[in-house]
Amino acid sequence: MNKLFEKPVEIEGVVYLASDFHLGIPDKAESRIREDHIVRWLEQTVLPDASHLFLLGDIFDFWFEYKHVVPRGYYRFFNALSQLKNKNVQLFYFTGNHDMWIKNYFIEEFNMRVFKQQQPFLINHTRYLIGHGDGLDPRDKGYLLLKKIFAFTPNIWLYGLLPSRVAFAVAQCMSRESRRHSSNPAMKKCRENESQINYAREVLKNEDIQYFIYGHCHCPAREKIASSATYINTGDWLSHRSYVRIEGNEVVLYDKDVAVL
Ligand SMILES: [Mn+2]
Repeated sequence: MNKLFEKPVEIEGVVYLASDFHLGIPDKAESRIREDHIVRWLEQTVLPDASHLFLLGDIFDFWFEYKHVVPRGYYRFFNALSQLKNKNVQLFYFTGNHDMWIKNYFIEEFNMRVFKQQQPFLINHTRYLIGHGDGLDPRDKGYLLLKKIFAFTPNIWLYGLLPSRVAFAVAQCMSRESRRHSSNPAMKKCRENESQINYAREVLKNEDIQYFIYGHCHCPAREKIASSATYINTGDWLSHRSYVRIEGNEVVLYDKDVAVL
C-alpha cells in the first residue's frame, strides 16, 4: 500500500465539516427548505467562528458545469458561501459520486480548494484522513469501474456536447434510478459505514492516523477503531442535519446543533 500520509495539508483553527446535502432532490420545494436550513447553519453557526469549512461531497444531487453555463438555482447557498469567503474562511470541496463533475466554477467564485480524492490533513497538529468516502472497498469492482467511466475525460467532454435540456434529463433519470435501488436505505447505509471502517482499519496497519472523516453513507457515526484512531461519518442533511466541529484537539459530531457523540 502506498504511503497515504505523505503530503498532508497543514491547517490550524476552528474547522467545520459536512456532507451530502443532495441539493436539488426530491423536488424544488423540498430542496429549498433544506437549502434554507443549510444557509441558516452556515450563517449562524459556521460564519461566526470558522477558519475552515469542508464540504465532503454530494452537496448537489447533480452538478454539471459548462464553460459558460452552470445549473440555475442554489442562489442562497452560494450567497452564504460568498459571505464565508469574504470573511477569509478557507473552503475545501471534496467531490462526491453525485457531484464529481465539478470543474473550476467553485475555485473561481469562492476560492475553494477542490479535491477529487481523499486527502491527509494535519489539523491543529492532529493527523486526519478526509474524503467523500465512496469506492473505498476494493471488492466493489462494479462501482469502481463505473466511477472510472464517469471520470474519464473524453466521456465528460462528450456529455458536455449534449444540449443542457437533454443532459439534465438524463442525469435526473439516473439519479431517480439510483434512489429507487436504495430506497430502503437503513441497512445498506450501515453496510457502507462498515466498509469505510474496514478500509480505515486496513490503512491503520501501515499508517498512524488519528481521525478518518468521511461522508457518503448518510449515517452520522463515530466509532473508536483503535486505541488512538477514531472513525467519523458526517451523516447528511436529508434525514439529519449533522456536521463535525473541530477546535484544538476536540472533535465533536453534532445533529441539529446538539452534540450527539
Ligand atoms: Mn455519495
